[in-house]
Amino acid sequence: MRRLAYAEAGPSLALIKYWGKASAHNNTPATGSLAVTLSGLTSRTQAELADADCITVNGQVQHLERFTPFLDSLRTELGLKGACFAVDSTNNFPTSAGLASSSSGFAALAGALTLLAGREPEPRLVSRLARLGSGSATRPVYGGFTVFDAGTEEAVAEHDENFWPEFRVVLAVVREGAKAVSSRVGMERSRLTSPYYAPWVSSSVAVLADARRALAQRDWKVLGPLIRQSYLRMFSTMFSSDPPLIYWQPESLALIQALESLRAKGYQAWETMDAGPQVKVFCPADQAEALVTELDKRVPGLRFLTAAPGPGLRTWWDPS
Ligand code: 2P0
Repeated sequence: MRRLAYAEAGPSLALIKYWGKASAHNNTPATGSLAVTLSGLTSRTQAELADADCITVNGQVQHLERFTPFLDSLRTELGLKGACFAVDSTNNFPTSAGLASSSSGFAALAGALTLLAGREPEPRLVSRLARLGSGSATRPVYGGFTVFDAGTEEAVAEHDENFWPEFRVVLAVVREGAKAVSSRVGMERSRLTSPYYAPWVSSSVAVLADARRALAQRDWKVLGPLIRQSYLRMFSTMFSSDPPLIYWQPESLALIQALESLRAKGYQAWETMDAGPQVKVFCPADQAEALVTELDKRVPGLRFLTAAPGPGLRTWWDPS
């Protein structure tokens, strides 16, 4: 009988950033991150046993190099030596474009394969397994706000998705389509070549600790500047890598400058960026709609999505 295991996860967007590895072999981070799992955006993955590995994402068959080391690790960890998997994953948002699709994708894949192996997909196990695919995938196993600390092997839940009901993220999609340099390659380049990498790593400890405290107080005035500090320091290691990593587009900078002027008018709207041109803005729910109107006026022609803190990983068997 055909047995299909399903898993669904939302992307994990970091307020405080992971960029660089403590151990490339073990995929542990050099910098601790604080992130929110988003509602509404999802990676849904189905997996079944098969004669050979085959992975499709959004209907497109994938090259297996990116996945085979991960699948091999899971075969070992889950006691499935010799098994192969047919995996089909669908994202309802742009893939590999700096909207954290690898976080939700690998979290969902680790969840589906854990279920397929007949194991209880309990969050600590799935978070550890998801790390072997992508560091950021440790986080959306949990809903709400999560921390993946430096040098650790799994994320922890910080506050669930109901902790801050007025918290929103406005995502400005500057460019659709995959990025030129993957995060994995980019962060290793920064580690090896940026003179600012070591201070980035050492200074991130205090930024993370301060941000956790500010989040616990739901204090925009303290949290906002820390969010900004984290992504701009991360980007200084990217810009100063050799060759440089320039993920920004003109609209990215236009949005950053628009937000600076909107904050001067009273908006609590604090942007972040990842390894791509998209700009993501954290703000209170009652400012989100007006913020989109203002940003659209200043930087026209972009697609905006709005999300709230969402649930962690869900897994289930095909009901048929
Ligand atoms: C983050 N990013 O904290 C940071 C900010 C991008 C910029 O985690 O090598 O796909 O697979 O562990 O998790 C993206 O990197 O990298 C990421 P790997 P990952 O969200």
